[in-house]
Amino acid sequence: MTVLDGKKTAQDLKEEIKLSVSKIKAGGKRPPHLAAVLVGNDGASLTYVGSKVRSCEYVGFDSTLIRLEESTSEETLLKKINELNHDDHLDGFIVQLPLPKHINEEKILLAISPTKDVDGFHPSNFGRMALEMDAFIPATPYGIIELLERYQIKTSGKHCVVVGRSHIVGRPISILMSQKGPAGNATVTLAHSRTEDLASLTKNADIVVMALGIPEYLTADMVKEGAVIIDVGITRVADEKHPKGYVIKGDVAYEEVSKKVAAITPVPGGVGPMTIAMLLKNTLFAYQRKN
Ligand code: BQF
Repeated sequence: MTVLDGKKTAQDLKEEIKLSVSKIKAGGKRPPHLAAVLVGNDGASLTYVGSKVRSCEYVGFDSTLIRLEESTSEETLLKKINELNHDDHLDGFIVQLPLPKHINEEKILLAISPTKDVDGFHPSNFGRMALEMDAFIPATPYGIIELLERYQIKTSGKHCVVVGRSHIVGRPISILMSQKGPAGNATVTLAHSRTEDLASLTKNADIVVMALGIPEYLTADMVKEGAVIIDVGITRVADEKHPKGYVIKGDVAYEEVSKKVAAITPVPGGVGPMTIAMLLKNTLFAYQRKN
């Protein structure tokens, strides 16, 4: 059984990016610059944004964290985005999701210039991705593709079942894995909360991508022997025995499933760190496209 080590692979990617940045700086040019907008004080979001900023510093990018109050109006946020769109010293920026309920997420994502949309959430980038045109690929599905590639997991002709149809993970990974190209040419089934008899689908899958958000949902009886399991779930589950008061659980019952399969991503340390690394990669692409 192979553990698909996202933490290590992300570290390798960061070293590669760091090297590219050092060459840029040696040539007397400014490094890539990523900005992140965080609205409010959600604990998980603060953690995510914090690790994005730290990773920027590690590879030598400039980074800017813009923190806005929870009560920030949609209008104020749109003004900030417009400012960032026109900032020539900025290569890309993200608006950390989820946003407070009084802000229309769709309206915000539409306002981000597609050329700076390093999260790849703008419809223009999503459409371009779906049409196999040059585009920013959302960091999580992109990270899964990169992980499958670096571990030389064969996807061509394989049956891949994706569980979850979110705009950020399930839908785009189902598109990417069905396309020609890296970790592609798979036969993809996209399952979701209304799917009847999910187990009969996952039991026949060569590759299962779990992006549901229900802790330990995929059990050993639901998978084929020798399958490849990608776990995108990260749910905080209350646990008094832990100093933080919670533990992070994936969508896969790792203990039992890992005994039966050929390869599996752990949680934490699987897909999560890859997400951060691919955001950096997209920012480097944005910089290279501009310069
Ligand atoms: C790990 C995210 C849901 C909603 C909004 C490393 C991350 C997570 C886990 C991380 C995520 C999830 C991010 C691990 C960014 C991934 O070691 O397992 C890193 O920082 N992520 C986000 O920015 O917004 C989210 C999940």
